[in-house]
Amino acid sequence: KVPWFPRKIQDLDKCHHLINRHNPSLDHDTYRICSFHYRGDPLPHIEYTAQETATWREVYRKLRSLHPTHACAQYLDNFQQLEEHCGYREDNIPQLQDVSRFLKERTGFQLRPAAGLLSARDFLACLAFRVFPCTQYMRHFSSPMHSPEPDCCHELLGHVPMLADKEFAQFSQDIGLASLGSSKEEIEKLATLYWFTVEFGLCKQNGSIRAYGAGLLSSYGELMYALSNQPEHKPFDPEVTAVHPYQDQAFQPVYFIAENLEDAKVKLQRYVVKVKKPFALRYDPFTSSVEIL
Ligand code: H2B
Ligand code: FE
Repeated sequence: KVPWFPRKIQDLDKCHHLINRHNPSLDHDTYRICSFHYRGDPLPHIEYTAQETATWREVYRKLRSLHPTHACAQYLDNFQQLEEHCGYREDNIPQLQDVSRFLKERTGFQLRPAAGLLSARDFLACLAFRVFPCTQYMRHFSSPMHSPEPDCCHELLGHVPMLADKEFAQFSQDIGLASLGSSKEEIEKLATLYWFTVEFGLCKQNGSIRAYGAGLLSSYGELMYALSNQPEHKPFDPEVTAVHPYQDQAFQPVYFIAENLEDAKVKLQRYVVKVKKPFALRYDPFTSSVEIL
């Protein structure tokens, strides 16, 4: 039996299941922000407090000092655009409305607010429609350089600049499309691929290695570590990467290096056509829906 999956972008209103890892550091007022959002609702404008903005400033400064030497070129270029067009500054937390409008123009991606960590199936289903679920709350001020769950620093400083890149956007959507109607086992593999690429991926660039994964680009400590000679580096190969054990409580013991983003996209496409499903799918960008073939 094929698990239910969204056929059109409106169906994503049903893809909001949260993983409730009990998280004491988020027991303060962060959940004042939007727990439920329907497509078509405007993205909520958030008035961040002075304390939240101070946390943002600290994270922003620290990460920006490392990006020029550690982030891939696509990230750096897009970040500059975000500074010009979307209010990316150390004294301002950008609003999702502005960022979503920008992404829509670049790659067709749009943001939708999420109240926390979504289930892998629901999260990946959103990517199939070029929708990126995004938290809007700020991590606790007591540990500015760490957040146990995604927060707006992770989304805005990690994910958003890469979502403005065409190859990366296609790569993300392809993982999403492969997930629709897939078995639990297959979802687990796709989530692992997502983990080692979109979150913790490295790529080659002009003879050196740079980060394109959001978990790295939004973490000062792990970004330094990932590009040092301490962890193991392996070439990105979807067959190997999809079944590699991963860590969500500590730094990764291994990172996978793509030749470049286009090569990662092509390799992933070759992998996903082999994912066994009793039907074939085609995404129709005119109606934002999937056709069953
Ligand atoms: N939910 C949210 N809100 N943000 C994420 O980055 C995220 C998620 N990542 N759910 C997913 C899980 C990822 O770790 C994979 C697909 O399981
Ligand atoms: Fe993330």
